[in-house]
Amino acid sequence: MRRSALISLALVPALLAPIAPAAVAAPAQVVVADAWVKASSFSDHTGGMTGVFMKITNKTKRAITLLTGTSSIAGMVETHQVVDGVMSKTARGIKLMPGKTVTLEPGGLHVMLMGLKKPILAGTKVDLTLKFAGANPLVIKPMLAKTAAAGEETYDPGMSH
Ligand SMILES: [Cu+2]
Repeated sequence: MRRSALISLALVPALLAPIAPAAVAAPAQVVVADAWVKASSFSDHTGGMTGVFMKITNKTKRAITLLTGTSSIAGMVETHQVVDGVMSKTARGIKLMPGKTVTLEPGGLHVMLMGLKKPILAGTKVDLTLKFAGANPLVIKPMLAKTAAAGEETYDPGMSH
């Protein structure tokens, strides 16, 4: 019994070698969906700011915190919240509980791009890398900025305008 187990283990690398690619990607710790960046009068000039919205899912079994990020278009990236209509920096990032999805949306949690190095207009391509406590940095797919009206139609169909 023991002997056959040892033989099986010895065979594993040989069996996997032809199948597995040279570099196997680690399973995703965090998955981002529906990311978009808002173009508005706040973002249409150098030094301006705007929000990034998305769904973030923690695929691990431990808590992860979204702390900050980097973007070639922004001098600073922060995690923000809107409480009673007032926007502020979150005290401790944005917590992602194991297996759960957090939605960043207008009027709620968002990633803020600040100190814009160039204007973000509708159609401006925006790159963003998210930085976490408890997970590796995540480069999200470049986003094309769009106006809030388009965003609200897509993401908040219940609103009437
Ligand atoms: Cu903000």
